[in-house]
Amino acid sequence: MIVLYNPPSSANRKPILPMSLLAIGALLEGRYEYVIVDGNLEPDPYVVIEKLIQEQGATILAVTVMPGPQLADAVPLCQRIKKAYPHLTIIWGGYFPTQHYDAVLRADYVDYVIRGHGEEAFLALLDTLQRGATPLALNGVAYRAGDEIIANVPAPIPHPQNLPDFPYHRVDLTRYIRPTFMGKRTLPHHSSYGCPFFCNFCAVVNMVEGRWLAQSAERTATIVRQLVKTWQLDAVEFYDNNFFTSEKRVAAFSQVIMDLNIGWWGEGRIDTMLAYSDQTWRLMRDSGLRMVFLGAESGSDQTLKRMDKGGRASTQKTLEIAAKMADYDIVPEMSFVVGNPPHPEQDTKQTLEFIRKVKQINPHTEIIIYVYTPVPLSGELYEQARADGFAFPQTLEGWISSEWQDFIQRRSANMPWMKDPIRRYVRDFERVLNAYYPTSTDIRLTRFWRVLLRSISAFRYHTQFYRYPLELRVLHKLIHYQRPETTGF
Ligand code: B12
Ligand code: SF4
Repeated sequence: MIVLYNPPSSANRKPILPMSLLAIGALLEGRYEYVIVDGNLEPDPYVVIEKLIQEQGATILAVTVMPGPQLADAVPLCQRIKKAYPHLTIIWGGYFPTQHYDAVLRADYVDYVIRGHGEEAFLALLDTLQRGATPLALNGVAYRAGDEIIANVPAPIPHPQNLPDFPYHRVDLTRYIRPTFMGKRTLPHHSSYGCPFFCNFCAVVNMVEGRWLAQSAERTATIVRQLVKTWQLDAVEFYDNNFFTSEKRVAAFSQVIMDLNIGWWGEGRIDTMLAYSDQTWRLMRDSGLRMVFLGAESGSDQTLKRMDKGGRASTQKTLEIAAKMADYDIVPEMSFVVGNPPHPEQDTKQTLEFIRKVKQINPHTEIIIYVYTPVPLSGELYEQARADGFAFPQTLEGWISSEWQDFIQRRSANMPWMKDPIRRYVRDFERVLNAYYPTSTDIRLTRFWRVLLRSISAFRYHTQFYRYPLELRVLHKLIHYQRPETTGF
């Protein structure tokens, strides 16, 4: 038996459908006996896994690992379980091991890493292990050979159109349905892999190297229709890295789901969507598109260039799409990356100034601010960070130290190029911004509180005096509403 384990992905253990494991599991159906254990739903996942080893004879533990809380859980759990059951084979996959397989394999409690989209590579590894062979030449696999760490060439990305549907019967789907801005009963789906761009701060590039492969509009719509019918959903979120890459697919999808009367959400690029025809915008709106996550990234055209943002990204386009989406009544959710080398302070101030312009054009825009954190990719930003003394930890224990946990969740106060005063300036700005423009997407926030928040923060916002917003801290303790700076992927 194989245990597929999803470590808790947030401190409050909010259940989010573990699609990574459903994708892996889909190829095991009828071939291998397996079970999905979701750490977000179990008070003590170790006990559950131990029981599966002792009572069901599980021999393989496969873990999905994102940087952040999942990593912090996966390290001690795997360490402990390998000590107790040395013959258990432990395999890691997902975003973190794909990028940092060397640090993972320096730990003797992880046996193999699957890099990239791992459906077929994982199956090939299982088949090899079952034959009693060693996976020396398998694409997508990294392993230890004595003191050496070997990473084979990445496996080809499986085409989502050719993959089986997620085996939803393997999880208790009702636990993952939740209310959102889009609807009362929302579930996610993932309809494409990759992204055709090479932004040099983005971990997706390492996963797919510029490829984008998608389910057809019809297949995506069929899955959504089934989910809606079976689970009485009224909203769907697409977690694809770049759902809107193909206008043709988006327009066809919008047309086919028109009768479903649902709300939906996805992530896209500003330049791509700005080039869509008015007809496609109308189709998207009429089919229920309520909000789009857009990587606006910066208020500086120079920084956009340095990020290899590619395409036709520009600050002018960001302002244009903010206006366009106001016309279509679709909320833009814009993420910005501040503190970019080589002039992090100037870069940050320029972007915060720019955000004020965006808000003026479309006050409903949700603003999410990240601090630049390097990913191991070639490019001017990473090279500059390295020149400033930046280096990744060499071991998993290093990665789960509190300093690096903060780093990976983009909260670090200690990056060589992002010292505390400027980081604090960003946090204070966010607090004032999100009081003056309380999120338009929190369904619980009443008009009374909105007016109060806005009037108390007006002076600060207009005078740009963001420092020590103590009164807003108190107010934010009293009023609980969704503030983009406290959430995010
Ligand atoms: C949903 C999601 C979350 C959920 C958690 C989901 C969960 N598993 O519980 C929440 C909202 C909690 C979350 C939080 C965070 N996330 Co997140 N998240 C995503 C998102 C949008 C979708 C993931 C998904 O379900 N994909 C669908 C499945 C099918 O694809 P997949 O996960 O890539 O899985 C494939 C491969 O990775 C691989 N694989 C994955 N696991 C395994 C396991 C095994 C054994 C094998 C063999 C293969 C394998 O094969 C799978 C099938 O092809 C991705 C972006 C994206 N579109 O993928 C970001 C993403 C993974 N998150 C990211 C980040 C940074 C975070 C945070 C650190 C953000 C923060 N500021 O705090 C936190 C960390 C919390 C944590 N988990 O530790 C980054 C990772 C960047 C990086 N440097 O590695 C991503 C890529 C977003 C981005 N573009 O920056 N996230
Ligand atoms: S467009 Fe978005 S998903 Fe694609 S590489 Fe750039 S930041 Fe990453």
